[in-house]
Amino acid sequence: MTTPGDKDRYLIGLDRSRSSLMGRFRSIFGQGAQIGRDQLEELEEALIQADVGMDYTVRIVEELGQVLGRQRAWTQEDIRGFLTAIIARAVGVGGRRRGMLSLLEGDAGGGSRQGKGTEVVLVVGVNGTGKTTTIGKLAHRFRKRGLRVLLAAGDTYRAAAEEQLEIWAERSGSLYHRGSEGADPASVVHDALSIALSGSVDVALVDTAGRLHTKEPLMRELAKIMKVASRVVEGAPHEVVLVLDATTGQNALVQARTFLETVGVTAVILTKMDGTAKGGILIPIAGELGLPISYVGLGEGLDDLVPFDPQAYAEALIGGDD
Ligand SMILES: Nc1nc2c(ncn2[C@@H]2O[C@H](COP(=O)(O)OP(=O)(O)OP(=O)(O)O)[C@@H](O)[C@H]2O)c(=O)[nH]1
Ligand SMILES: [Mg+2]
Repeated sequence: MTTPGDKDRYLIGLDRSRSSLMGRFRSIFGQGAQIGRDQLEELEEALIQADVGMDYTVRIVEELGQVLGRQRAWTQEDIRGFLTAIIARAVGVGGRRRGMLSLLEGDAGGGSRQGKGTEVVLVVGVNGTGKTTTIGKLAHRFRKRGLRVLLAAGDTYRAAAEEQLEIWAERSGSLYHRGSEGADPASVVHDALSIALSGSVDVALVDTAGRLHTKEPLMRELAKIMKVASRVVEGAPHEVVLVLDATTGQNALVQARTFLETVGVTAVILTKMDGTAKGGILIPIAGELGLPISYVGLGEGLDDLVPFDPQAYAEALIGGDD
């Protein structure tokens, strides 16, 4: 459910992407002239610069060309409307959010979870994509729903990672578990989930160390964490959330493919959409992975995680006069 506040956050968060794309858009279609091949080629360039990627750029421009070909003169508003609709459709193909994260949508309050046990959400991704911050923001959303939340410090590698998560636990009003010095991540997760079960926790969010998708031993470690989790809580992890950083552009797509192949990712969250003019990267990610993008990160604060909404995204990217 996207609230009016969330729509504003899209507009603010995607400001950099929009200004760069819209600047180009106005100069391409601004003269009220007939639209021909040249303009479409220029639009192609602009979309590629926004990191939409070759495949999707070609598809979008082709589709737009077909629509525009039906009539001679269009206003800039018309073209913008068509482009918004084409993009919203392209990014909506992953379908609706499912699983635990969908609990945050709709009207289901904490009460509806009575007796359902602990749901385990494992958060993975390469270094610095925003995993720990995203856990804090998710915890905040779960807490607002009245759920009991525990954050598990499964990143035992990076100095200060555990303290960073502890701060998010305090901010969001969540329980917190970390291991003793030198403990291995799987054993920390084991203990954290045991505590979660005995403490009637609704959601355990498990932080993990940043790992390069190309480093096999680290990827294997994730499999071990998942196995241990399933031994403590039936069916765990119920969600494996891949966190991708929008500012890394096309590389995010490469990471996504590898993580999808190696661990069973169930949802994608794209962070730092606010820090880039390349917000178009969401289009190939949503279009190609066949997975719903659950949320997008539009800033560093507790409330800067917004449910992904194809229409709001497309409007903020291409959208109205500002
Ligand atoms: N602007 C912006 N910054 C973000 C967003 N999400 C995370 N960040 C920032 O990105 C930086 C890295 O975030 P972390 O949450 O530490 O990333 P991480 O994936 O846990 O990093 P490692 O544990 O080192 O792999 C921090 O400075 C965050 O504040 C976002 O949506 N927008
Ligand atoms: Mg981290």
